[in-house]
Amino acid sequence: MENNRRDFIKKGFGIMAAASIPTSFVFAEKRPEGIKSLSFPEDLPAGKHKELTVLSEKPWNIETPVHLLDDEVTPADKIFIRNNGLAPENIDVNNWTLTIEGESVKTARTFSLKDLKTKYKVHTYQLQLECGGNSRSGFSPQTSGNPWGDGAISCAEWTGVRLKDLLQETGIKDDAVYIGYYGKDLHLSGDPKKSSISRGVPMKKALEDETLIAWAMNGQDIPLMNGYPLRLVVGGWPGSTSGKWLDRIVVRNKVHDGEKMQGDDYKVPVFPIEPGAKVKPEDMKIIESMPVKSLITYPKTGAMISFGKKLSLRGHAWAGDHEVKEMFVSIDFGTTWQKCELAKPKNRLAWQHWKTEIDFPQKGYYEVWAKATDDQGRSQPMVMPAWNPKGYLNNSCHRIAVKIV
Ligand SMILES: Nc1nc2c(c(=O)[nH]1)N[C@H]1C(S)=C(S)[C@@H](COP(=O)(O)O)O[C@H]1N2
Ligand SMILES: [Mo]
Repeated sequence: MENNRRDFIKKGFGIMAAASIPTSFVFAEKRPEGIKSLSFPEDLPAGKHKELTVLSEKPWNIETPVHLLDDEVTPADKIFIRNNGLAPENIDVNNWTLTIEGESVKTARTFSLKDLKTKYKVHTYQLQLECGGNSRSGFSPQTSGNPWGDGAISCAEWTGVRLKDLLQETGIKDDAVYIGYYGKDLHLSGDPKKSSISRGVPMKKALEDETLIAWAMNGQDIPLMNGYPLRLVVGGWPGSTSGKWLDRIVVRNKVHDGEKMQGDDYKVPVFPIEPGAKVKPEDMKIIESMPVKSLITYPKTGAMISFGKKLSLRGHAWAGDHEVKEMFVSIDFGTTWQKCELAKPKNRLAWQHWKTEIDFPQKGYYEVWAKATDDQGRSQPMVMPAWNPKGYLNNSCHRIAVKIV
């Protein structure tokens, strides 16, 4: 049976969405070529909500349907998973350490997890973490990479120490420009010397108050697939900068050159290009802050409302390093926009909650579109934003279908 399963994983897994394969797949051999398995709830990683959408299982790439992102603080079971490799096994949390090294530290230093928890000032922040490729499936032409819908975003409450406190304790040379992380996940090839991802951020972002080395999420241990027992959390920047299963931070005298810092990974063209065009490497820049974006988390798309009743809508909005200033909804494809109530963020880099009520002029089918504007006056595009070769930063408006009956 195991053989069948492996066989099917090989054959059945297209480059696009791959559903979860049950472990004992009776009649697996009878499944027609090219037919994907349906996802079976108990196959999700431990503790994850059964209605999350599996894009791939090796590595796990799992997104959250938008209506399940309705909580103000995303609960552990609803946080998306974006793995480039395989989560470490047999984690020895009592001997877990974090080393800070690299050419721009004065002397390398290793901290035990216990020391981190007890010897430094502990901070808690709500931080939004969005995959750089969230909403990639909305680009046309399609690009390579996981075809995320809109659910590779979370805003949980992270607890840990400030990276800046640890860097200060270690001692940083004047020539430091960047930090990079290394995690203990395994490369898909199984080669222990290879890392599946090792990204970083400039010193300025690394030294922000909210950049945390975190061991707790929502007051509990971090879920295994989200980086247990220790991770970097860099709110507002591509999720890929928030290293999971954190083992080492390197302080660099140049832009970090780890895995996925090169080529066109996590980069966008410096000037607009026509969709599908090729871009020279020197015309690409590393993504920093994520753009303004919002979601309608209630109601779920497909809601049926009786005519004459107001519809209550709510959701969240965020804008990378910036604050969201205004939030609007439209039921007439942007001809008119209605302003929503928008709350302040709990802290810098937390998403903001919005709500409103709308009336519908008559029975029928509607689409409700949501649009946020940041404190720089930038809004979400209704259609696709600037196309880029890897399909990053799609912040076009989220919309839901509603029937008034
Ligand atoms: N060690 C390690 N850290 C990692 C990754 C990874 O594969 N390995 N994936 C990154 C990417 S691309 C994203 S979007 C976020 C996702 O965090 P989450 O899985 O906790 O939602 O983790 C980042 N940190
Ligand atoms: Mo990501």
